[in-house]
Amino acid sequence: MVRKFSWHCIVYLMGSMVSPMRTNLKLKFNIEFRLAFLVLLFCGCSVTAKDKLNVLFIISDDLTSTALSCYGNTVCKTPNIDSLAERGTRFTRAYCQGTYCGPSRASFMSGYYPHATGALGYKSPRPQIGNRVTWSQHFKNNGYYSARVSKIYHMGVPGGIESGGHGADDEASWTERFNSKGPEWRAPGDGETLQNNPDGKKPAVGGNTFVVVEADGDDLVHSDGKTAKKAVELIHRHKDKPFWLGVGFVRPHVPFVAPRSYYPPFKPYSKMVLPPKIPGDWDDIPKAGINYCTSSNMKMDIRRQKKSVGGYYASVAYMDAQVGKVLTALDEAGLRDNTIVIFTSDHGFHLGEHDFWAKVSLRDESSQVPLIISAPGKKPAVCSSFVELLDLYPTLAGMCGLEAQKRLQGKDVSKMLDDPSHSVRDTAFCVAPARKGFLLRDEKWAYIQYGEKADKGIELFDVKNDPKQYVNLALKKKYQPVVKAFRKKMAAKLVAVRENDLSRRK
Ligand SMILES: [Ca+2]
Repeated sequence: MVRKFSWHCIVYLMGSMVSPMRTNLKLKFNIEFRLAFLVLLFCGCSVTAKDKLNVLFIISDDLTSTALSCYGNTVCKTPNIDSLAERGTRFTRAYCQGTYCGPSRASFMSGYYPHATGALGYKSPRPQIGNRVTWSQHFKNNGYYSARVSKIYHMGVPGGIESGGHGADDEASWTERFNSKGPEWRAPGDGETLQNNPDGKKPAVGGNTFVVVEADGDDLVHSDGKTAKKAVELIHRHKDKPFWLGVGFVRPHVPFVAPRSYYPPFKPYSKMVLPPKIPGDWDDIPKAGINYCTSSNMKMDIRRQKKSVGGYYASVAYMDAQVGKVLTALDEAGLRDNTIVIFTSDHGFHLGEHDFWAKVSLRDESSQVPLIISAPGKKPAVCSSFVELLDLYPTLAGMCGLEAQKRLQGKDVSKMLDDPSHSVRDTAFCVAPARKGFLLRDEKWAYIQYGEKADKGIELFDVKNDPKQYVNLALKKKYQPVVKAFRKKMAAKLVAVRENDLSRRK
């Protein structure tokens, strides 16, 4: 509204200035006055735009950064996400706070670590945080239109998408909210259940299962196509007032369902290359470190493993195309210069590394997330400083001029967008509540313990020399000082995350 009014004024003033040539002193003064007013108006406009930057938060589900071409994948091409990376800051050491949907999403939306709220499962954090404002709610309370399309807080995939419900949502976070119902594994097409189906007799099934469907029809058959369409509509509808828009895509979360047109680059599936299989890879890690999904317990032979990778990539390519539609809408609405765009995922995903599949694990493939922040006026960069998803709330609130809240457990990382060497922490912290796993990750080490007192085992990887984390050094005598130091640091971190205004309230 303000912007429209300002442009009308400018057109009027410019028009008056070039109209009838009058040269007396009074007119000269009048023109000077009008020029001064114009300058003020332009300043006013830029302050308005700066103060009222929009936030477009795009989040994929179960997306590992290793599947993106801007993070180095040469098979799975993601041109739209890459284009955002080319104009924004791409973070190479961003970590989620929980390695599955529920706790990760509750954490970055509420501003607390999972163990601060105890929101460790698939529920809304609202009962724990009371009337404290969530990330989007903070913007809503400051005059923003705040909306989500599809999955921002936890929603069951595929079940919750099939039913089209709100899932573990928090209504108070939004001015409006929209769900994107989709057929998921029931989508017509060629479907195959890869998991626990060694004799191939099962048809495509529902639930949290590795299923690939090469689907008939176009993008709009599925949830993410509908999500992009709704997001495009909302961007155009709300282009004249500030918005915080959350766009939640559910791919590449299982089932791997995408229109047929996204599959050719990955077929025949036999050409997909699996990560190396190292004999004895699990021999030096505790039982708790073996992921809940493995090639053997999912009964997936090499053919099925390769098809899982190809099916996942097709889902990523489909999701990337939907991201492209949303970014195009932003440009068409003329909002690129006053919108901060964030692209990320709630956690990563294993695609056969260590014969692990899916999430939950605390290895980099699962705990590290893709993160791109593109903000007006900032130069493109790659930043390798540690960032946590928990940092998004205070960072974006600060960048948009909203009041800082001491209670937030994340840090403002906005200086990294001006200087990629800027750092706010020397370690990232992440948890896998289902297996009482805790990760501290610094530049040289990945330290993982199972159990609050490490009673279920420890892993220590030298990520400088062993980036794929094959050799657990935790039991080697030489590394006991490192383990000891990390145990101490972890114990302090577990105390610190619980020391907050929620605990002091009790
Ligand atoms: Ca997820």
